[in-house]
Amino acid sequence: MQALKFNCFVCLRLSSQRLTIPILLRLVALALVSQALPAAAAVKPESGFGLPHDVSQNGHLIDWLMNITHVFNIILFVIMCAWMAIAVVKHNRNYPAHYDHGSSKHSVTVALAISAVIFFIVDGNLFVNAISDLDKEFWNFDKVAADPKTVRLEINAHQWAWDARYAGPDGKFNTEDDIVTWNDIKVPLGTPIYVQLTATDVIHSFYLPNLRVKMDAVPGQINRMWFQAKELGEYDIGCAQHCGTHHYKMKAQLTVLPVDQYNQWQQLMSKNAQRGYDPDDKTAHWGWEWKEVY
Ligand SMILES: [Cu+2]
Repeated sequence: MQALKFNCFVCLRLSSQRLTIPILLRLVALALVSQALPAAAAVKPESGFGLPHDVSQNGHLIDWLMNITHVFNIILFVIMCAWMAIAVVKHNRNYPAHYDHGSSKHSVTVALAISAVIFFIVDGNLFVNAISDLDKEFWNFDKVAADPKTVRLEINAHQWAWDARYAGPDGKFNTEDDIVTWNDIKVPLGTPIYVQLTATDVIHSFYLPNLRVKMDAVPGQINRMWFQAKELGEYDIGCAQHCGTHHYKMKAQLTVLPVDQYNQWQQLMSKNAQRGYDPDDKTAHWGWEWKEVY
């Protein structure tokens, strides 16, 4: 019988005995490249490999889920490679072919059992832990709202910048002591920051890679998110939703300040805001009454 020959896009030639090891090597290389490409497209970390430096109180929860998923992927990849290697070595040209439709009761049972084990262990772990993290932390807005230290922030996304509004000393939005900044958000260290956000034109997405949070800013809708920084410094704010020609310009800065410095900055900015307040400038009053109920 003639050897089976098959040419694919990487010019692999699958003949019965030759090139079995190169095929495995190419599969390994392909897997490594497929892992490396998304990493290259991600926000550039400050140094070394991996995700951007985590400065969030809850960032480790996200990182753990991503890391454990990689571990599962690697384990499954190694099992598949070993399985293929055994098949390639064992089923050489001296091995008579046995044709099997795979529809026997035994085959179906084995396939279903393996699929179920992978599904419940890998996806089940992700599902249970993700729901738990969302419930206890990321979507636990009651805890954040009840904390007297919480800083509330309104964000208005538009092509192509981020406007941020702080309530000022009176604690109310859209009043004359509001602090309004442009592409520059300052927050105090170790303090929950409760964000409500919207957009005036198209859908944007407020993304803080170092804080491991991201939320869509949607016209006609007020979404919310919260985060808490555990390290001082300056960090990127990006738009994670392609929003038009100058989407790439929606890069802003988050500065985490010591609490006393933040308070000083807030007092100064609020005084300046009151000096420059113009009740007739309607475009400047884009804030909304803080949404308490969702
Ligand atoms: Cu955008």
